[in-house]
Amino acid sequence: MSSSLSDTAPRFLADYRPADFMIKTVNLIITLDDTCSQVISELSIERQSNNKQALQLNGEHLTLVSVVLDKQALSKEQYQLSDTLLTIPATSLPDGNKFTLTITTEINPQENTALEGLFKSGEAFCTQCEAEGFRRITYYLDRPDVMATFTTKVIADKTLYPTLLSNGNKVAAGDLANNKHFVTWHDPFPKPCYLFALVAGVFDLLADTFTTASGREVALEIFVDKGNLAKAKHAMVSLQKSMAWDEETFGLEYDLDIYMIVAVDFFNMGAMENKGLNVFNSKYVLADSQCATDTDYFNIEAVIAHEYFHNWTGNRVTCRDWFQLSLKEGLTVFRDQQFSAQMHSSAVTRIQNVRVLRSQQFAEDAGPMAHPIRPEKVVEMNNFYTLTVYEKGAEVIRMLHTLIGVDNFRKGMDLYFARFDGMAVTCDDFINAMSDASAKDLSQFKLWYSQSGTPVIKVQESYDEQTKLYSLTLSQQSPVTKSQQNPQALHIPIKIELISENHAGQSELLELTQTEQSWQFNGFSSKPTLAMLSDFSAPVKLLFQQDDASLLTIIKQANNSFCRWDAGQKLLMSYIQQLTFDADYVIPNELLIAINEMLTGDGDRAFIAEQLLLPSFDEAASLMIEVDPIALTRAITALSLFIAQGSQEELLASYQACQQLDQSSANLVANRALKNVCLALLSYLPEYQYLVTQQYQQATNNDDILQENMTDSLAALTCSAKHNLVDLKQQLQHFEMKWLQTTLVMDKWFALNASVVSEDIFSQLDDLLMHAQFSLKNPNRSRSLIGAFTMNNPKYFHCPTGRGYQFLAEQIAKLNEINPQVASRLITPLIQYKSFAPRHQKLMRSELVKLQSLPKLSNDLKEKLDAALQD
Ligand code: B3K
Ligand code: ZN
Repeated sequence: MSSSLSDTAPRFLADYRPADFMIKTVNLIITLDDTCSQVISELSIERQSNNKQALQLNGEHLTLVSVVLDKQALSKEQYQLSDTLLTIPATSLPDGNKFTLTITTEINPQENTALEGLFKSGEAFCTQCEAEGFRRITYYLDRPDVMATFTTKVIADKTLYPTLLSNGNKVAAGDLANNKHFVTWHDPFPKPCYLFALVAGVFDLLADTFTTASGREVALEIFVDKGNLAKAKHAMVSLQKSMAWDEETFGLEYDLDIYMIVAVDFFNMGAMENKGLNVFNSKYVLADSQCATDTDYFNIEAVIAHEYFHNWTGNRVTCRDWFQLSLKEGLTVFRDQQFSAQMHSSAVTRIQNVRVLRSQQFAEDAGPMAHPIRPEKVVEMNNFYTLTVYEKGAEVIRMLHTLIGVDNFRKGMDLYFARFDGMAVTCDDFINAMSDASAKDLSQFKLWYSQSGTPVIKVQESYDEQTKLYSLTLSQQSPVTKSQQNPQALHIPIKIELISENHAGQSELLELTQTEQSWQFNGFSSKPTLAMLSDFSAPVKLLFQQDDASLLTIIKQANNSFCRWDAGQKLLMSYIQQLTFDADYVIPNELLIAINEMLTGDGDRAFIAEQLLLPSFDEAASLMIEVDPIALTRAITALSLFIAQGSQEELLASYQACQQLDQSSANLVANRALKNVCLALLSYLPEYQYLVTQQYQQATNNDDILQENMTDSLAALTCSAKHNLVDLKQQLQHFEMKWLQTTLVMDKWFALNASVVSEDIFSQLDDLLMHAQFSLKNPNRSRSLIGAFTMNNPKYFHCPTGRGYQFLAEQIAKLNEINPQVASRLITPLIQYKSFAPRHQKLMRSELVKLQSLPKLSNDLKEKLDAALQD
């Protein structure tokens, strides 16, 4: 299941077999060198059965130096070597069941642009082993159900690499000849090799402590590039909050004496939960208000929490095999979402979770790579760190939480840890613990783990004036696909609210378990208004035509904040849809009345900001079929313009009110959110575009540096880029000069440039690719230029000539050889071509066909291209 070298043949969950050998202890001696690092690995191995199997160890991109078995060197005739395996046949192994194998290999970290295994991030060495990167460090049984205790001695030049880190506790350190030094680390907790980590470099250290509920003091250490210490404070506070939250909410304490986080600039994803030594993309560590946005602050706290929570859900109890990835990821995302909801507004946090799910996960679930949260077939494991496994996985855990209740959920977690601490287990093991603890039959619920696609719920209601009986009939259908011919009815918690004159929002939890099911409610003097899916209680699509009047009733009267927001989005979405088909459609004025009421009311500003934010291009697209992307962008623009024109006075008043508020107010973030949504709408009207210039100046070029603020600065620039305003060029130049030395802010600059809605965008993109600070070898840079163009610039990405698709395909072709994981992530919008209108499908498909014939096509891309182009 690993990049580029492995067989392209898929692997199946059904083929899982326990390992024939276990590794009990691992002693590593790693001598670091840019082009030739040496790894000596001493493994104590135990055979698990009496069958005399060969020992097959995974290994890729390694130079084998020697193999020593129980102190006896093996000759080349005594083992076999391929690009991916070191095989020691049974005849070369000792008769006894226990033996020691010492393997020496050499690797080239400098050349490792895939950033898997041991690689260089700038001047520092670091590792990434999940899912199958450890096999790029040494030959090993690289599977999560092989758990061993690791001792790691790191040796390196003392001047270039004063800090040497690995998992666990530091047990020895000292100087060596030739200006070298060493540090030895020991991790007492048995772990799979995907949790191994090593870091070496020059860092500044932010140190603090946390005292656990039982009174143990844990050292907390955050390592950042020199000069960035002040920017690590928010990460430290976030870590301390996370540790306290897990104790309070789940009774889970940290276990080692030290918890380290290292921030690096070259990283394929957000962060990695290696035992006791998290490695983070610097994007999720470094922040100050001058250079990070409110969203950055929020995300840093969430990712720090996520990785910390993995210490129990992932590390102490890990996955038996990679098909079970959602066991740790779905559960840990659910935990970090609950944490964020408690730290901030729970309504806004939930809305933001749902936006991600609807805009991206629904598209994935409807596309060629659709898979159940527990996939059954995998070619390249890195392709399965998906929105489905993570976000839909978290929704599945949330449904469980809804069905059994908070107290039973806690009992289930306690039972799960009591049963499985220190083990590698399955999703079924987790659900069984939940079922046993709550006495709830979850056998049908388990189908969520094996069925893919977003279920569609059809809603039918009727009201009998005579009997005053209100009836609700729900039916469910999961998509039929090639690999899912006969989907079964799922167990779906549906929370509803019935709003009527004589009932103030009656809430009910319905358990939909049949294909079709009905419920009756009595005592309503008139037909109640149905608000479906309170808190978005299930990851489903609704087939339910509600008229504008009902939606407006929900917006005004529902108790559930999610329902109020969602009704507003449905209203906006229905206008977007109408405008897509008919550009002359006249939007009813009731919309403006509702918006003006929100703006002049005294509701929570962050919530109003969410209500005013229109469904994004992706959110809208995921609810439509054969989308005409040009018509859709036009429709969103037309609706924005309508709101801006009709509510300009209220928008301006809110904009000004949010600005005038006392800067020390605790609601700064909410104020900025509302202010910037108002600005985004007002900037559609030329007469208000001066506000953009003004805000940019105040936030980026202020005599009082403390008044400078990246949230406001970026919000202004985003408006400038969207409308290609006259000041844009000069603003972008000013921003570039100001932030040239600040990597993370330059990522924002590249993203802004790629989002400019202008006819010369393609020549600008070419210039950006040539920019002195652009490199496809840095994943953050690739994502900020290529990813931002495809996601934030739908008008030109989908331009009718196909040039946007061609641009993406050209960059993917280059990235294929540099970094297959990043290439494979960025290809997403192209493989989802079937959701677009036929002429766009054709253009997108032709780029995919070209990519399929690339020489040296990585497994990562091949798996996706094959899926996208089949039939
Ligand atoms: N577990 C890692 C993700 C690893 C991705 C490997 N391609 C981060 C996380 O989910 O916390
Ligand atoms: Zn995770």
